[in-house]
Amino acid sequence: MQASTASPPPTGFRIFPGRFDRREQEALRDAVLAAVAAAPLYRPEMPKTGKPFSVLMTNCGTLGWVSDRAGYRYQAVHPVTGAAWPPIPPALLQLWSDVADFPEPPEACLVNVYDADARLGLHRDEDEAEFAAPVVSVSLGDSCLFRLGGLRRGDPTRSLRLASGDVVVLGGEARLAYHGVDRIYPGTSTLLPGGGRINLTLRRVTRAG
Ligand code: MD3
Ligand code: FE
Repeated sequence: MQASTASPPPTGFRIFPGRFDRREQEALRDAVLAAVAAAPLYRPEMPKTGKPFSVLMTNCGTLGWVSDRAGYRYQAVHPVTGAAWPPIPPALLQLWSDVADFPEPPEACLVNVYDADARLGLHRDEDEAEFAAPVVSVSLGDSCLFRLGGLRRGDPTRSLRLASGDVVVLGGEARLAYHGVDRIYPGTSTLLPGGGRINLTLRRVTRAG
């Protein structure tokens, strides 16, 4: 038996398989592609080293997460165009109010775009000032192998396949858990023209109230 299957998931981890049906996924896809037309995908770089991410990113909302040699941060404008981020699509604001159990709306929607070879290394989301709010994730397009660990980098991890239309809520203890995306399964969805995977994460950035 593997240690990764023996430990319970951290509290506050909730998964809603197939939360969005195909028609809803198509509408979300179209909303995201419209946002990308206004706020083009760009390739973030690791702080200090400048090593490029394999994942392309953009954001919607009043604040967006960016990474470059200067570090990780949230900012109100696109790092390349200097324009304000486009608004978060209403269907995603509705999702947040349905599942987040948090009184204030999300400020950021990070859009991660994976091609067949893209990965996201094990990390924690800790650039926000409000950890009482969950992170809410929506998967679109090809399936991926997602890995969820514990509060310390060396803690046992579990692996989970996420498919198009799945929603994951990371609240409670899970909010600060290590996690990453180990691989994409190409050709597992017809949602995105040209294939690949899009992940949307809704986040509260500043302290509410
Ligand atoms: C578990 N994105 O953008 S979403 C990220 O699929 C990120 O693109 C991954 O990790 C993706 O930071 C995973 C699911 C997710 C998001 C936030 C979490 C899982 C999380 C925060 C804490 C624990
Ligand atoms: Fe993350």
